[in-house]
Amino acid sequence: MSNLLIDAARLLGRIHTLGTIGRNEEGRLVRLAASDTEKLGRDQFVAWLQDAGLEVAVDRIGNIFGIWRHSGSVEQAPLLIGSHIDTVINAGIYDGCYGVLSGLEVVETLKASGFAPTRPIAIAAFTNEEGVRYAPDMMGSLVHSGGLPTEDALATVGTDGSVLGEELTRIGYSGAEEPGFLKPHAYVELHVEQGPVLEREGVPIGAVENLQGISWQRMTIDGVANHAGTTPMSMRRDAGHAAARVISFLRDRAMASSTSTVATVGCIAFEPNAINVIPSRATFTVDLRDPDAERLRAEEAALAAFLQELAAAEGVTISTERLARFEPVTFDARIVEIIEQAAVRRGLASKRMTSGAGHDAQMIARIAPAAMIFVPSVGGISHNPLEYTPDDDLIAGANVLLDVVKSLASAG
Ligand code: HGY
Ligand code: MN
Ligand code: MN
Repeated sequence: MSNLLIDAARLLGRIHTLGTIGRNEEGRLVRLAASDTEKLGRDQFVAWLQDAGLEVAVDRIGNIFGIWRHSGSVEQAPLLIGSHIDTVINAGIYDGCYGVLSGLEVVETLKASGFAPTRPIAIAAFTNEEGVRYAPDMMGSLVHSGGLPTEDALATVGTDGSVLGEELTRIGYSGAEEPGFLKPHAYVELHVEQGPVLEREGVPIGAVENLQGISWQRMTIDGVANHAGTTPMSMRRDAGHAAARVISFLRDRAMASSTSTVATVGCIAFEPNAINVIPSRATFTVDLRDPDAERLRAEEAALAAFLQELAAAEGVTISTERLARFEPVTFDARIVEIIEQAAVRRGLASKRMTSGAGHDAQMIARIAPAAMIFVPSVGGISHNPLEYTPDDDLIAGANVLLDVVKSLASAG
């Protein structure tokens, strides 16, 4: 049983402090990537890194790193602990922030304990993990792992018409380091599960062994605006109705799926958006996921075929734009075992899991052995202010992270 413990009060205090930063006038937490409110969160995180005596580095895509180079740690590739501090709209306080702040807590605890790592240990807060303002999601870690050219990422136009690179410069987080400057030896990410499994099974630790594939598209359906009262139903080219058919198609397919396909239309807008005008245009997003690569491709193909039939049947035109596409990812088996062993030593049950959510770990897995630790989410709720994980679970997860980091930073 490992007897070193994180400073629970310090970790919980920081989670709640960061959770107050970036609330709008209705009290909703909104720290969208590269926004003024996210800058406030970034500034607070950097201040904590500096207080901890860590070297702070920011790269050109705004990824923030706190690096502990212990005098005895030869110039080897660092162990990287990461996640994100940007949020969705009306977010909870744990998604991403818990993993970043637990990483800082683990480093501070190890430093204070006199532990001498054989390699540097770094904490990362990756830019734009959520992808709400700029697509794709997990963008900062994708650039860091070479999956997206920095210039392309910086040129991304947001849902508000802003340009990511200009916004990063404006908020003072267009850093000097070249993305990918820090080549991790291994990567571990601690995150709230954001699903119902651990709570339902009464298991405090998830050892995440894989992560499902993600397909994001933006769709535009063009019909013909017409009078809502005078136009016979048979003459309508109703973009709103066609969009509704797509939404029902996605749900029906996901509900009938023999695997765990999930589908969501999270954003939708009609034009001219008037009560008595048949919509001439519907613009909406499709988030389609499946842990099986072939199934995901099959669902995408079925959707494409349905769109063709729908366009012909409704007399509308349908265009699609790819926003993100990530294959399912399998994490490093050795690190997953280390997570399980750490849980056992702490007297904690654990369960091997698939992540339904996307995470920075899936990107860093492209360049280094990576795995994740989950803790339960009450009611499986996330991306919602009701997102909650009990303090005991948060502390248990951070202590498991402490042991995993110690193990990976001690080995050759
Ligand atoms: O979309 C996701 O799964 C993550 O929250 N960005
Ligand atoms: Mn997250
Ligand atoms: Mn999220």
